[in-house]
Amino acid sequence: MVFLRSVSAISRLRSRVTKQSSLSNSVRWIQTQGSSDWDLKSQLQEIIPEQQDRLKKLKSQHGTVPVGNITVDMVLGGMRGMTGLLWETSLLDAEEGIRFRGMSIPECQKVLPAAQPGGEPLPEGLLWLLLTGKVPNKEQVDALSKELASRAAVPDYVYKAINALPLTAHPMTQFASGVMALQVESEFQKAYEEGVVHKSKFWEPTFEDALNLIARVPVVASYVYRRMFKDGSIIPLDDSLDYGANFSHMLGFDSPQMKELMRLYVTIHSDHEGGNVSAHAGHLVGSALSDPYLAFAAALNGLAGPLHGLANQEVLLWIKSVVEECGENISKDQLKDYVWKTLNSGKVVPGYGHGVLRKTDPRYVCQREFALKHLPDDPLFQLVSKLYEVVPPILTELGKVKNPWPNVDAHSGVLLNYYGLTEARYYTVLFGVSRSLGICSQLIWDRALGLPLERPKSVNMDWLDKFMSLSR
Ligand code: CMX
Repeated sequence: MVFLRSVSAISRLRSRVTKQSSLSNSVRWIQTQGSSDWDLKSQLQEIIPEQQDRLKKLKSQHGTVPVGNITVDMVLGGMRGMTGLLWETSLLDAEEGIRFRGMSIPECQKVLPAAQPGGEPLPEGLLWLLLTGKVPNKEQVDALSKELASRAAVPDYVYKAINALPLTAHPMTQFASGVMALQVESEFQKAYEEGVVHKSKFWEPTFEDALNLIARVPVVASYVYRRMFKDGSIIPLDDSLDYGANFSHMLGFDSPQMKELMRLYVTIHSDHEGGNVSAHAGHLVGSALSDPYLAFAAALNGLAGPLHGLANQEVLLWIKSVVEECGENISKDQLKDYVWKTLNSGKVVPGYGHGVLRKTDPRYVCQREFALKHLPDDPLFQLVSKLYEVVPPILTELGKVKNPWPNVDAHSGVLLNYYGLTEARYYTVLFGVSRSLGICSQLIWDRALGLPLERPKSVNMDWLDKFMSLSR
């Protein structure tokens, strides 16, 4: 047994563990490439018992070992830095960013199958990786593409539920309402009500719901887009296309580059470990054995907040307001003044800062690389690049911002805008579609591992005052 005395010792150890497990995992995942079994559910059937045993051992052998100390700052500060959740599909390191099952974004770009050689990863491959921890081959990914397309039929009442809302309703409100309407078909809810599934098999109807949901959200999302911005002319799904290309197609964007962007977009926004608002909301609601539709709708409602997923909308609107006021060829000094004006009016600079990351987000970096390759002369991309030089020193000067560097949302809007998807209020819906991959994958594992109802203890200020006086 290891005895850990100080908070800093625990956090040093925690950071070492994150890095070591990432490395050993990535080797393991790559070695499994080449499996010929293309059925995702049977792969899971094989893996789940091993992981159930692993969890049992962790509980019985190490259940009482502390993994951190809880301070008053953590209780008052939105639980920052508090380790309190199990999330298998991805792990975030403050310095190097996200790893999906141990693999960094550049590693995923290298080893996950693409639509063409050297292309961006297919989101289906990432979904396979998140669920199984293994890198799929192209056959497996193609089979999953087909399976998702075959599950994508959306009942008519879903469109009617969306149509009941005014066109002025925010796209995230329309999207989340559509997801709630999809819940009518939940296999998990039906099985639970009928009492026909033993709890050790809860993951199976959850798997069905999760795959149906992942398959259907691009259809619902593109319906919202076409309804709001393209006079309601709907483009049906093309089952010869992969997931990302199909989503782009149903939105009305058929250029090969936009399809590549959509594959990259869906892949990198899918998962960001468990504590962020959307992932945590989905996990929390799912822990009450609410089905994946109910859990994912909760996640979407969290994503719709401006400090989380809505920031991608806010970034583009903010950049457009800079251009409106100062023109596209704004100097760095003018830009500095604009940033200070934003801060002095009590607002945040959208797209900068993060609750965990302490470096530039690798999801920002890979979007920047995409822009350098495909749209280096775009004026808005150049403005985003200027902001990368101007904003961090100003946020550092404020003295209170823990991470002055850009996050994923600082870049996504200008890429979409370049390819003609200019309606910024819609951007968080794209983020939501992508998040279905991560949140639903973890929900399957939540049920497979039999994770319990989430119920942390809360206290009030009287309790804290009393606790402090007793501990003096
Ligand atoms: N602009 C201005 N002030 C900022 C800031 C920014 N970009 N980022 C942090 N701060 C401020 C906070 O508002 C806080 O101020 P107060 O003490 O006055 O309340 C202070 O700096 C300390 O905050 P922090 O510990 O550095 O950051 P948090 O973990 O509390 O918050 C986040 C993280 C993302 C909410 C925050 O950085 C922010 O508001 N960023 C802008 C919105 C954004 O881009 N959100 C998207 C994040 C990625 C995602 O989830 O999609």
